[in-house]
Amino acid sequence: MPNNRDQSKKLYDLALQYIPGGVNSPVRAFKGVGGNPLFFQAGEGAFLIDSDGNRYVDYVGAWGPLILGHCHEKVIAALSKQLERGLGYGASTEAEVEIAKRICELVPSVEKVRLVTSGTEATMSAIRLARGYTGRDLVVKFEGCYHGHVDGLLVKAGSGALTLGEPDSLGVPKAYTDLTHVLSFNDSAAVQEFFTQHGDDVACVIVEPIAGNMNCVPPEAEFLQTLRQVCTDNGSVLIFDEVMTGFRVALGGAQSVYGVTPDLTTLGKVIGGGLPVGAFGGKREIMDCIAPSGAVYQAGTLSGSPLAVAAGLAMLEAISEPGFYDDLSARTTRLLDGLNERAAAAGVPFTTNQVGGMFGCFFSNEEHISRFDQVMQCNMNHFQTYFHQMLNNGVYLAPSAYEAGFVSSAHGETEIQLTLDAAEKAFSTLSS
Ligand code: HOZ
Repeated sequence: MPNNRDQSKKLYDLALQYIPGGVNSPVRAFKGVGGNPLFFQAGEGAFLIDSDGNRYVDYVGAWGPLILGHCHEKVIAALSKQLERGLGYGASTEAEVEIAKRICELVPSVEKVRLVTSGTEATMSAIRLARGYTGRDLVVKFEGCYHGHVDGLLVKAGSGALTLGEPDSLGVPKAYTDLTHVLSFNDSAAVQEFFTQHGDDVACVIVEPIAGNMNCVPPEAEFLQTLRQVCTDNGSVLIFDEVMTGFRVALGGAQSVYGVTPDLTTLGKVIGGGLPVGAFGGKREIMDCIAPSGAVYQAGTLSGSPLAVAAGLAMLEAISEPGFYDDLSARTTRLLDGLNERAAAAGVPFTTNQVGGMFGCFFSNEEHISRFDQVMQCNMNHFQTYFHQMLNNGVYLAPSAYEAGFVSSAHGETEIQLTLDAAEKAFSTLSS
């Protein structure tokens, strides 16, 4: 049972002296749950091990990429092989062509793809491309969706921005955010109304097809189809931000689950096997506007990093095994069924969302959560208590009520049972 966290505390105190807020990304700071952040020294399958040696079943999975768990043997072997050949060349490689081809085969809407180094870079570049292609400036996004820390997209953003209560950021010129129009996720009528008035000005609509930065909120029937229709009718580019959902909810991403084809897709996380990577791709006609074939400039010293590509290729091979996603989905369902049963038994208002190996837990009386305002009405005190109870009983959840959870293929029966036992204790605290 984890209890001694002295080393994490010491490291946090030291980090506060040298790193702003003591962390290299805000959501890690435990501001949404209180207390001090944990510092980790290792990952092993479904487990994370903190600097004091405590073990936790990990449902963060490095915020999504670790779909095979920590240190999967195939990923480690591919990395070891590449380490002997060099860390980076700043030039083209055979492996980057191989991964580009594989991505295009697995996600048919992607006819050409460019590799970058982070999800933020992918969305930033996709927006620039959409503007260059259409010759228009206006971008439509959705409240609670987060597309990295791109200036013009830090408007009513989710993830760490929402956790800190700062969904808009200082330092972003008003001239940028004036070009971003925010609508409500899952509100098809508002989308249609906006396009009736301003459709001719819209360069692109960018959306997380399954919102994963305001907890986990799947699209309602027709929402994504509506986005597709208005973009087609108005000559706007539809961008699916699948940095989180790509290769996570299905081999073909959320677009294959819902049968809606975007013009551009942004990717990241899983395609780098846990190393820094991002990608954006889509229709050949649009992608050919990127330099050097076109006049929309985009570049990167580390783009197509041989290490990230090696890890990504190994990952894509492992997750392409027949039955991989059915199995992952079944494990996730088993976890959520168990959580729902235990919450109900303890009389705690609680509900869950799931798409494949991605899930959300909500302390709410509502049966189904599909809107941002419902997420915001959830019982935050319950979440905070639950988070710390789970931590004390060996389960590491995202330290924010606005993040999705992730199950990996390393989460077996033992890990799920350990989680359910911890949850039973946590729910009993909430009901007393
Ligand atoms: N929701 C974020 C990833 N999409 C969490 C990671 C971070 O901001 O550090």
